[in-house]
Amino acid sequence: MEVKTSLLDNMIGVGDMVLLEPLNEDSFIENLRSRFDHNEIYTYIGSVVISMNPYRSLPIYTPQKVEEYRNRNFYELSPHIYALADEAYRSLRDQDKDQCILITGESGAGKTEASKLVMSYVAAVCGKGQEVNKVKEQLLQSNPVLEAFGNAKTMRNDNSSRFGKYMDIEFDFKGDPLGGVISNYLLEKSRVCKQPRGERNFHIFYQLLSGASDDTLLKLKLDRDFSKYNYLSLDSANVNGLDDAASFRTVRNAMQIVGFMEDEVQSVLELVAAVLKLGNIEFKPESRVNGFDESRVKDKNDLKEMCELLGIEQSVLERAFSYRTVEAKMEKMSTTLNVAQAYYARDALAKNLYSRLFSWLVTRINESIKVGPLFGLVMGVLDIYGFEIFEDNSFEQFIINYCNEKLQQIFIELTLREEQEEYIREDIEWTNIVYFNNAVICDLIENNQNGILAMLDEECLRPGTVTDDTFLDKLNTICAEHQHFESRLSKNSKFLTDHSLPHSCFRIQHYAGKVLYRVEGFVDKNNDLLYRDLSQAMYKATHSLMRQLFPEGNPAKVNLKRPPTAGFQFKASVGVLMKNLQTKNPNYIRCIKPNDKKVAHIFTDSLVCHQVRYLGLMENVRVRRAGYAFRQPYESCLKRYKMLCKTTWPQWRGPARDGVAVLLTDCSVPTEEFAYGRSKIFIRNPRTLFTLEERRRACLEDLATLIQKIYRGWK
Ligand code: AOV
Ligand code: MG
Repeated sequence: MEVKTSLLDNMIGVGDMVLLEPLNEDSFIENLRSRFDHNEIYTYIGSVVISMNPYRSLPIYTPQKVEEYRNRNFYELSPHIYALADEAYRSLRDQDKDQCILITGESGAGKTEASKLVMSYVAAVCGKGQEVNKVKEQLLQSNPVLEAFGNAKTMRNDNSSRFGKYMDIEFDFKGDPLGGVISNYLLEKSRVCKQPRGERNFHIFYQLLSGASDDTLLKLKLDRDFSKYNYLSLDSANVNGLDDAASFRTVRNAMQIVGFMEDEVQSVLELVAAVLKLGNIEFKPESRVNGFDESRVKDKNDLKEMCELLGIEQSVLERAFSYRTVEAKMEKMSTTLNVAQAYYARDALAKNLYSRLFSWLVTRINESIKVGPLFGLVMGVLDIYGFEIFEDNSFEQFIINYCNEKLQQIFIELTLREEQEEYIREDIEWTNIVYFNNAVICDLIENNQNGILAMLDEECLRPGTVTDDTFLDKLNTICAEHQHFESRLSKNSKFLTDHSLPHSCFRIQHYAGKVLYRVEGFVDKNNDLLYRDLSQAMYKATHSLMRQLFPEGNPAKVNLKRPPTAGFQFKASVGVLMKNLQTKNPNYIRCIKPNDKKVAHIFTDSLVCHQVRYLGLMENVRVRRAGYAFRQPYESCLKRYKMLCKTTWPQWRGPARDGVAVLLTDCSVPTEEFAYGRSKIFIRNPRTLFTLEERRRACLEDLATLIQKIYRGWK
């Protein structure tokens, strides 16, 4: 299908989908494709930016481009992520409105890159000066540090975020950055011990081994050869286009800029080395008289080196791999660990050590970048792990996809539901546009009574034999009932039970597709337990950071209460995040992946179409087209533009609504361009608003010239 050339100036295709004629799914995709083919990777739906991943570097992020977009109205130039960043920044600075940038899209669609582009744009246009520049550098340099420790190569993305990140950047009234706060969400820590085929462990392991000096490696008792480490997968150790050694230098440099002391960096690297050593500790069975096999460390060299690195007494750790203390009725007893349990304990320790180190890094970065109590203006940038469907999906994908459902929910709430509800509230004539609301999926996962997370928690806390299969039985009983109950109401159940389900699996119809989850490991990952003997052994280390990471190992602070489960914590923190986002003015970037091969120039229609559908982009355009781009209470509108009309200037006496009517007629705004709501004026086309803004600016300039003249006359 041929797409008409733009209504906007000299553009390839149509820059704003709202102006697309005819509007249907085919023309929508064709428009994206023709723009993509001409390196126009950004397209608007009103104020929403669609970003297509070009998979190659385009010359569109130069300092000249920054200058071009600076202080320009959103629709003045061709669509660009800089226009969104500029709009958000100016609303924050000039209208005192807290902003958030919500970036969504599936794994590999370009969210992390987009978040960095927004940050670097804002850094380029906001204040200058030594102190401000230092703050900016620290904020920007937190990225390479967190990416090294929290990103990894996956099948979908060579630099995939394995944690969720939300960063509040704080500004003073002039719009200069003061600092920031980063919140992190559940790192996919299972990756530390095991990676799916074709994927890697977190970047830092490879960076350290490739990039550290011989001297550093010697001190860390490490070998450059990846193959020496059980925890490092080998089938994709070297990734095309990734230079681990160079990245290591970047990370070291970034840590320094962010404010890490040299001994802190050393401590961090020692812990990274300790994880690798830990993975190499192996166990063998030792038969005992009563027939039980007790685990023993096989070759003690790695254990010894790990203990030396951390200042742990070897016998203490060795014992913690063979025995564990259990407490029953106030009595302590020692039970033995068999080989499988010892491996389990080792991996649990490695995962905990690494994920706590990651959280510590975030805390440490926050210490450097945070400002005192928050009074200033805030711009939040959200970059989470994108929606994932693998062949084998586990607890981690479940959590990641849940997080994506929540974000989609916010998008629906704010752009589709709220928008339509406002028209109804304001009595504006409106034909309802039907869209899919994923609230039902969020409910299936997070409902406090019969949501999947609640049931998982119930299983984890239940006494008696709990296995992944008992959890699945429960799901099948309760969610299937839930489904029946619901189907009577709306036929909208998202917990799919069919006979083709493989053993030990359940399936959810997510907004972005059906995902089959294997329950193996759900209970364990949700419990996230670490034998106390191990945390106590870690707490006995002379390595001060290590001690800090395992405070529960302090015998004086033994807490018999179970820590909250991983799912519970995640749900709570996502809840806080959603509340926070809702207090801010949202700016959306919807990232789309053009192909599954991670390559440039290929645009796969079916893949793009799938994303356009589940992201609800067609509905977004329809709501936008049928609606009004801009609205403002009558009082504010009158206050801002009254100078454009002799009757309303300097003071309008009478109802504000009538004043606005006089004003718009006087400014010759065509009647089809606006509608009167109960409390607000609705303006259809953003261009109408720009015209008003332009005239206002000219008026102000005239006024300033006049004042100067009078002033000079006085002198
Ligand atoms: P993601 O954040 O959405 O995936 P990324 O932002 O990491 O995806 O993008 C994946 C890769 O696509 C990057 O490493 C770049 O190679 C390329 N890319 C993305 N955006 C651009 C751009 N604007 N210009 C050039 N190349 C780009 V995940 O974190 O996996 O959900 O969880
Ligand atoms: Mg990412």
